[in-house]
Amino acid sequence: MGRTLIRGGTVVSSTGRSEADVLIDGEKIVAVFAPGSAIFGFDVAASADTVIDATGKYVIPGGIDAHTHMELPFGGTAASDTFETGTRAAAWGGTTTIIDFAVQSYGQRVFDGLATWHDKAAGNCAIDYGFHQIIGDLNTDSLQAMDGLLAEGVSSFKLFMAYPGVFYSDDAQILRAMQKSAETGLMTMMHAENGPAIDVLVGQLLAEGKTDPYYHGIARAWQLEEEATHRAIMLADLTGAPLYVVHVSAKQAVAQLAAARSRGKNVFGETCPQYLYLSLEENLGAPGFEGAKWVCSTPLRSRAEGHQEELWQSLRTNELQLVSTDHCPFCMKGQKDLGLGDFSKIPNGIGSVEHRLDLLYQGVVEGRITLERWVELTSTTPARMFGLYGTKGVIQPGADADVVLYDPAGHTSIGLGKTHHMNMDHSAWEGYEIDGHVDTVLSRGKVIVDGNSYLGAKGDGRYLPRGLSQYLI
Ligand code: DUC
Ligand code: ZN
Ligand code: ZN
Repeated sequence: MGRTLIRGGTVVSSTGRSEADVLIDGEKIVAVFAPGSAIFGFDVAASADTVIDATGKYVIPGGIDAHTHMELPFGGTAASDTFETGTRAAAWGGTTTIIDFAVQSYGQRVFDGLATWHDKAAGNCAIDYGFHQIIGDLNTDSLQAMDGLLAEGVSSFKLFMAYPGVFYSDDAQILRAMQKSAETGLMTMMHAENGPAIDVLVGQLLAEGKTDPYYHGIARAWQLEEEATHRAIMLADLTGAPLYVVHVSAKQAVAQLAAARSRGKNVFGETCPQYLYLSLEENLGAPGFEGAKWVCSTPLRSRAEGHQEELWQSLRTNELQLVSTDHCPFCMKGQKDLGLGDFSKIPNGIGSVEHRLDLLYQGVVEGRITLERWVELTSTTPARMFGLYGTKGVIQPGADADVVLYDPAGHTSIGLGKTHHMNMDHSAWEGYEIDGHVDTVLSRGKVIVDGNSYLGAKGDGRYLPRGLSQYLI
């Protein structure tokens, strides 16, 4: 691979921006320095094998999507992106690391679930990847297994307060797992929705003939997200477990997280692009069965109630700390259409892994977040939160050369036949226009995206063992 010099760009970090050149040797960044300068009399440009002109571009650390579900079995089918197709799409969009969720299914042992995920990913990924562990069957054996997760490079586990009969944990199980989390330092990640209450509402709506996708959003009311978020916070408070609430969509849940954080608790939250942009009325409420495209959980919220604006605000104030996608794609034909006539049978999930950087950058263009906050939300904080910082999430000597050249003068049109490399027959983001463009992507020093060319290969990506979170007080 030799030496690569990225010259003439604006390097943006979570703390500032400056005109700087970046020297890469093999897979690592070795120097970040004033443009064009010699280092100790050494002519850097002359020593480089490759020079990339970054004039007019932002030079940022590769995106880290801390919440994806490649190949996730769900609702009698499986998420349509494989590790191969999903990570390639991620790379096109400037994401150079994903953290996917290994699944322990009901009746399965934790390490068998983890081994299955290693088998799915190994040799197939375009970019580097790590795993969180879903604990889908929280019994004594699982609790014991959790003692060994960190040694496997898995420093976080996810529980579900939703989906009774599938992945669900009750309060007693959550308490036991959180005690383990406090003891080991593993981050407890929580899907916070009151599943048993949702199931009652689902049954009642269906009995009334309310079967359209829109009612998915009605059954999964914000009160049931707020209640579960509050309950999870209280159990974390009691046990001392660090808590990270995934895919927050209700402004009331944000308020619960903010209150806990203001009490000095190790409580964190993420949201996803769909909750910032899309809504119950316009998307889930689209005519006919169209709304199925946007069935995900937690659900899209009402714009009239102002959730989207509050979420953007919470990203400014650090009440929410990062933006992941919860990438969980399903095709309309043969997958989402399993729920024709019964919204509860629509597989839950939206595909966005390719578009997170662009969609968040549009927030920079619109004055909602700063350029630096964009980098922090999409790369630096995910690295710190999930034990990858230093190697990932930053442009500095010693870090992996995962670098994106982002062109603020470029343009991205999202949709089928335009920008779309995910394995889906539709785009949840059809018609979105972004005032910016991912121009060049390097993964550990290798150029994998160069303008409109994909230069990466299946198997480029490596497993990333992770350490404990560096975000805890
Ligand atoms: N939510 C989704 O939308 N899909 C997968 C699982 C989840 O919790
Ligand atoms: Zn979830
Ligand atoms: Zn998820």
